[in-house]
Amino acid sequence: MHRGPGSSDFYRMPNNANTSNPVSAASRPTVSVLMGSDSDLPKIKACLETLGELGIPFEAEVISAHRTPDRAHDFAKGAEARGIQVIIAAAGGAAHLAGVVASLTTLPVIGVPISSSALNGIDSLYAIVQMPPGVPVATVGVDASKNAAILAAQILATADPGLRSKLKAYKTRMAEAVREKSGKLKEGLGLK
Ligand code: RP5
Repeated sequence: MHRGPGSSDFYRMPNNANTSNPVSAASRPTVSVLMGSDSDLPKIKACLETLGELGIPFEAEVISAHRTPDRAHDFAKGAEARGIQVIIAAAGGAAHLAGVVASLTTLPVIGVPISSSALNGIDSLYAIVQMPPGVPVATVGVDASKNAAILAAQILATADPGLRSKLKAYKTRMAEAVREKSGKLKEGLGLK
């Protein structure tokens, strides 16, 4: 059965995704995370966890451009009206999900190529990144779902000073971690 764009089927939180998402299920999702199959979930967990850590309410769905084309269409057509501001779409192989969704909405779409086929993600990367002029998909690296979450946060942060501060703190922590690693490396090599 295919469901219409107003269907609550598109509001499910990933309560079985084993993430540390502290966002209440009652929060209205602003980011939608799509994956072509539930077999993509292990590669998407970092994305869900990062959105959760940043306090961004999200929803997660399995939608396939090829196996459930009507559902992909209904999702894309209804996302904006439901308050979604950024869509993340992950798929492997002939990975057309992000492109199909991007063709049906003006919301920003971030594509995550998944390494699930014999071609190890090169196929997914090319399928997602090589969009025709006029229909962009912001493509992150193969399996780089964490970056998709951070990019989604950066897009939302252009209109959300609180989120911008969280991202600045995140970058500061990241830089500190690198400095610490550099210190340990030098120590290990007897250079200080
Ligand atoms: C793609 O095919 C999915 O995104 C997944 O990466 C791959 C395999 O899907 P399953 O056969 O495991 O459902 O559409």
